[in-house]
Formats: sequence, structure tokens, C-alpha cells
Amino acid sequence: MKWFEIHSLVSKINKPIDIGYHSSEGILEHQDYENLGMVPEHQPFSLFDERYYKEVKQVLKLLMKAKDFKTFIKTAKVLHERVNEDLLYYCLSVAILHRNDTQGINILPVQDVYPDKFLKLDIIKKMKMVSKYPSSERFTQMPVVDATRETINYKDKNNDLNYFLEDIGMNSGHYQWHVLNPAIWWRPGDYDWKGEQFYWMHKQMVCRYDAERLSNYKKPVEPFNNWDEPILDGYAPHLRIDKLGYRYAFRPPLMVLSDVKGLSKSKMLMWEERLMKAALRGFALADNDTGIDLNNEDGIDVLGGMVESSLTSVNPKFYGNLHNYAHVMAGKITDPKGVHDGAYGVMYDVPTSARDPLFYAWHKYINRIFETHKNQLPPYTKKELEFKDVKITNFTIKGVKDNVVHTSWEESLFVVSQGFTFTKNSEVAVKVKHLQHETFNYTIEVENSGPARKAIVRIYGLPYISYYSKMNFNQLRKRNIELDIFTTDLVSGNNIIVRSSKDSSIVRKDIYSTHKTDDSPKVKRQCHCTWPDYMLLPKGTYEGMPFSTVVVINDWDEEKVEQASSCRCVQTGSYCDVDRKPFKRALGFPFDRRGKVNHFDELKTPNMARTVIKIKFTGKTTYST
Ligand code: CUO
Repeated sequence: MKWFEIHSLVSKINKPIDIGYHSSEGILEHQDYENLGMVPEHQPFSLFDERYYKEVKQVLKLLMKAKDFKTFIKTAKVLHERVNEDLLYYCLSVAILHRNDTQGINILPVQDVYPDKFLKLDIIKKMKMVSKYPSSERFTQMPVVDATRETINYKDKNNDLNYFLEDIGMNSGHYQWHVLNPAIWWRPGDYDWKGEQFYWMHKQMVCRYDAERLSNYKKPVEPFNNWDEPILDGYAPHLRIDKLGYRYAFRPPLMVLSDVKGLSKSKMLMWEERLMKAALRGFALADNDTGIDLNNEDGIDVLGGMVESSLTSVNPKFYGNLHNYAHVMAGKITDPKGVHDGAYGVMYDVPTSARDPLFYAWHKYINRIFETHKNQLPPYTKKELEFKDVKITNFTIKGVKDNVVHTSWEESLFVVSQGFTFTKNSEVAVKVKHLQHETFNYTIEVENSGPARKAIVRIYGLPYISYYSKMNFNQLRKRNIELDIFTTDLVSGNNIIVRSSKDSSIVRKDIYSTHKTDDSPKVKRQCHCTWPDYMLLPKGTYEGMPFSTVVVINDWDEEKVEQASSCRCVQTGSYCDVDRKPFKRALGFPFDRRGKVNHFDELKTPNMARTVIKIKFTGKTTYST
């Protein structure tokens, strides 16, 4: 029942408010809401915009302190009249995740509430038309709105990459990560692992974007480099928030960033310099003037927090808010001083930001701070790399054929229902096209000459075309894509581990299906926090893109964390919602640190193996069932 109440509430979020509908009497005191309403109603709310942190924090606190579920729903209804609805949806999602009485309840995915942040204006218009058909005709006369050609614009040189940039699963997963790891959370210690995850998740997005670029015969993206130079790529979103009539701004090519109200580029440069110095020197300055050592396993978590910046990160007065404000600056590039009251670009708003190629250039620039820190750490010793008495004797990957995996297009139905503005009493099915790969299995043959033990297995992949194959180990290691991480039992003697791509812990399934759940707290929820399963592998090429795949197996006893908190979501792996890190080694181990080697083969210990497969794109289109 709780799910229905939440669903009913969220389904009103995007609709006109019934003024005076709810009295605040007995639920909120006047002082609780007198400072609310800072974020204007007529624009998207941005998690990146620090000006609004105070209001978000207040709304979150009110939602968290409601004494029981009934009061929680009433509080949300009262707040609905007083705060920006986008902001309320975000705060509700965070509160549902954290309240004890909402455990087990699925959060309504952002694409169900705001499909207009994912589908272009033309499609939304067609949906509106279809939604007016009587329900008996809707699925017979005009069954679906076809959005499969939505991303095609051959005049745009980034057209080949739009299947990635504008993918609904990818963009909604990115938003959901920011819900699961809120920058605006006031209790230090609740998110013990957020900084490292911020670094890793965004780095993975960049590595995956580069892999798609290589699949399309383009060079990896150039990092953003100079605040005064023109940004070569432009981006035209064609997105309009239906209810508000708010159209995200077009960013033409060759625009230069400018100072925005209250924030100058020189301030950004100052923050960048301070962060870079902290990474290079291996210590950060806390606000009580003490030093925090960064040159250890936890350093990346501290630094990740400082770079993203949040309410609980180290010394934000000194280290600033570099990453978040860059999103704001980029979002305001077409009207930096706000003199034209112009709309913001997609970089301003989390669910839309990763559509813009600038997102990847920007995050690659930020990665340099993290890489600088990682380069201060000593290379892993042989002892740290190996797994005593364990040897991988064979590693193969099999799709339909050995060591080849085929990719193709797939069409799925995305059904927009109650959450959206004009689909109150109806549903509209939109046919979308996305990448897909055949199911494949990793087979890892392991000889264990020690006792029976538990192991942790990490699998990474890397395009290995000519551009990359000329690079040395230290250039290549940073580009690895995480494919899976899991634990398994080893018996003494020979073991054959067979793992299906379907079981990868870093992907989520059912992106286009209806999201309902049991209310039972025992049932783990869908947090939509990870990568879409259909994009586990990059697209590859018609001729077959070589893809170097590495498996690393280590002793779980050396990694396990006492009193690890369990994941609140169905998904586990590296991007999931856990308060504390569930294993000891760094995300990206063993490729997160430099090695004194030129090639992986020189680093390889017996518990590692590498095989090169081919990813072959068939060009065919299949239909999801
Ligand atoms: Cu998720 Cu820059 O943080 O996008």
C-alpha cells in the first residue's frame, strides 16, 4: 500500500498544483517552510547549484523527521505547494531511500516522471497526440510513438555517438547515482565511500564514452584544458520540459566560458590549483588547519569528496566547489550574467548533463587530479597483486562463437504512464532503439593448490585497436572498463568458474519495464543506480574491434570488511548504494596505480589472465521481448 501512496504522490509532482489543497496545520510549523521556495518554479532545479543547497537540506530534513509514514506523505503534499517540483522529486527519492519506514519501496525512476528530460520535443508532441486517443484505439490505431530515428542528424559530427549520449538508461542511471550519493546530506559518516565512487563512476563513464568513440573510428575525447579557449563541440538538446514550456539552451560550437554571477573563472582556477597541489603533495588542509594524509588507500575517497564537493567534504571554504560549479558555468554559457533570463543548457541539470559531449571532456579534465593523486602511490608489490597458490590456467569468453561477441541494435517499448503531465489516465508506448549484445560467458579455469577459499574476481575490458595498442601499460591502465566484480568459492584443486554477462554486478536490467514493488522491508529495491545491461560492452565495429579482457582473482579473506553494511538495492558491485565500502582494495585494482612495467604481461601474476576477443557489430536490429 505504501508504494501506491508514494506512486500517487509522485505522479502529481509533474502536474499543476491544486492550490490550498493541503493545510500545513499540525504537520509543519510556519518557521519550517518560511525560507522555502528559493528555487524558482519555472526552471529545472540543479543539484550542481550550491545556491540551492540550503533549501534542499531543509526539505530533506523535514521529510526525514516526519514521525511516521502517514506524516511523511502529508509533509510531502504540503511541500509540493511551496517548493520547486523538480527539487521535491529529488528530495523525495533521497528520503525514500533513507527512511526506515520506506525500506523496500522502489523509487520511481526519473525517466517515468520526467520523460521530457530524455525524449526530444518532437516525440513528446507525438505522445501528446496519441494520448488523446481513447484507450481502446490507442493500442490498435496508433500503437506506439516511434522514437527509433530520434537521434539521427547526419550533419552533426557527433551523430554517430548519439545512441550513447542520448541513451535513456545511461542518463537516468547517472541521475540515480546522484540520488544514491547525495552531495546535500548533512550527516558525516553516512556516506563513507562516496568520494571514491564519485571518482570511479564518472571515470568509467568517460572510459566507456571513449570506447564508443573508438568503435566509431574517432579518437578518444580531448580533455577540457583551458578556460579561455573555445569549446569545439556544440550541443543542441531539443528538449523541452512539457509542464513549464522550458526549453534547454542550445550551445553552439566554439563558445568560450565566461564568469557567471557570483563566480569567476579565476576562482575556479584557484580551486583547481589547490586541489592539484593537495593531490601532488599528498595532504589536504582541513578547516581546523590540520593536515589530512592523502597518500594511502583512503586518500581517493577524501579527494573525490573535495573535487565533487558536498556538505560533508573536507574544507569546502578552501577547496571550493570545482566540479559542481563547472556544470553550472557550462550550463549558463549562453547567458552567463542572466541578463536575457535565458534557459540553461543540459550541463546544468543532472539527468540531462551526460548528453553533452562537453560532459566527458570536463570529467576527463577532473580525472587528471585523481590520476595525479594515484601517481603518488607506490606501484603494487608482487605480494599485493598475487593470490598465494592460485593460478589461472585458462580464460575464455564465449558468445555464440569462441572469443567473439556480437552487438546489434535493439528496439524496446518505453511505456510512459501516470508520472507524466498529460498521461494521467493513459499510457503512451514509445519505441526506442538502443545498443544490445548477445549473452556471453566468461570461463575461468583456476588451479588452487591451497585449501578451499573464497575469492574475489574482477573483470575489465579495453578496446585494443591500433590507437591504443601502441600505448604502454601506464597509458592504457587508466582506460580500462569495469565489466564485473563478484565473489566465488574455490575448492582445493581444479575449479571452473563460469560467469554469465547477464549476472554482471555493475549493470541493471528492466530499464523500460514498469517499476512496482513489494512493500516488505525484506525485499531489496531497484535503485536504478548502475549501468544499463544492454551497454555492458561498447558497440565494436563491423570488422570486429579487438577487446583486451583481463581477469584478476584475489583472496577474499584479505579483502573482506568486518561489519560491512549490506547494499540496500538489488544491484551490488561498484556503483551501488552502500554506506561503507564492501571490500578493501581500491576501485579499479590493480590498474588504479602506475606500474614499473611497459606491458600488462610484465605485471601479470599467476592469478591474472588476459584474452583478446573481438566485438563485432552486426548492424541488425532485434526486438526486445
Ligand atoms: Cu555526475 Cu559531473 O557529476 O556529473
